[in-house]
Amino acid sequence: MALPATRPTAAFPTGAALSADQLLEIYYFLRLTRTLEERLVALYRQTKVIGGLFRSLGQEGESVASAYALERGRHKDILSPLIRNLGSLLVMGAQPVEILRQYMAKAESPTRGRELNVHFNDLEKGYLGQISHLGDMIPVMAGIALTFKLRREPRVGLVYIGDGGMSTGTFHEGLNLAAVQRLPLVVIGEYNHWAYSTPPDKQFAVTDLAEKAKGYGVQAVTVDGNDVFAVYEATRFAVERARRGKGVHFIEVKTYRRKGHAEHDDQHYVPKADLERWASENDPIDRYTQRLLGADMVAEGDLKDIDDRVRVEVDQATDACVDEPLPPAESALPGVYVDPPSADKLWFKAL
Ligand SMILES: Cc1ncc(C[n+]2csc(CCOP(=O)(O)OP(=O)(O)O)c2C)c(N)n1
Ligand SMILES: [Mg+2]
Repeated sequence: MALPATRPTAAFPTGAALSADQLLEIYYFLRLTRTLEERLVALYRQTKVIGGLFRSLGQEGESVASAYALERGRHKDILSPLIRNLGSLLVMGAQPVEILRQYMAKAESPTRGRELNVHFNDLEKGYLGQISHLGDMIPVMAGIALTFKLRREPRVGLVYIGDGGMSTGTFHEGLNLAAVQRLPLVVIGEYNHWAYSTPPDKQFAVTDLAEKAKGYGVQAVTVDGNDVFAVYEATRFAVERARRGKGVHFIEVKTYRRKGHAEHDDQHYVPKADLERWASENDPIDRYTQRLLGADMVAEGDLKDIDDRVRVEVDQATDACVDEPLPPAESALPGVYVDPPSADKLWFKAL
């Protein structure tokens, strides 16, 4: 995506800057996240997805912008995504075909069909799949950040946690440990207004989730989670600060979960007016696009080209894997038992 160097950059008060190429790359990841999820919905309706399908509709901005503030590549920063952070995985280098294979539990998926959706790792690319138990990735990522600190490596860990997940004991224990040890850890707290069907006033008594982090002596800010620029800038600042040995930083992103917990959930408990308002006035991709075009940072044609490219890439990734087989049943055993029984001794073969 080479562009004339004369195009303006987005400069921030903290000194961070994004070139026109980077602005377009962020747009690419936003579009890729949304388009890939839309493709997954189609596959889900064709019963090709195994297990649940979790959307990040309306939250793509915070996932992409926060991950984009990290250093990416071998032996660089590491993040741990939740089910609604597909965008962050794509930024770190996960391929659409890997995501599709994971959701369809294909034999060729990164976990060979043993795990689903975003539950997979690639530490070379810099991501560690989540443990399903909410809150547990905070101490796990604190451990990773402790490793960086002990080895004196200038690397940072970034971990996402939902407004519901912040009610777990492990969140508090992990954050306290990270604070006391002044670990290079950035925590993104997602205030998306729902945890399954539980709204904020039934979940916590603080106004801002940042208040919880401040209670542990952690630097904490609240930002508009649907403003890509604000999230990028806040994360960039936090990441650089953590890299300089200044300790943990918590960033609360205010956003909205515009779909149900998963695709099966009809959201009957969500006020329709709220959904409409967040969609029409506060869509992160629309806002980002308007800002880019309004400030003449990119040309409309460049965005259109990216839209086309994303469609082609998602089509090609789907074609590449949709008819692939599921793993053979025997393949579930190696890697689980030290001495797996031979195929002819398996109980289901004897039935
Ligand atoms: C310790 C624990 N309790 C309950 C669950 C079941 N569970 C999975 S997702 C979820 C809701 C999570 O809400 P939130 O943390 O706000 O994240 P969001 O879904 O809004 O992204 C629950 C209760 C779990 N995985 N782990
Ligand atoms: Mg939530």
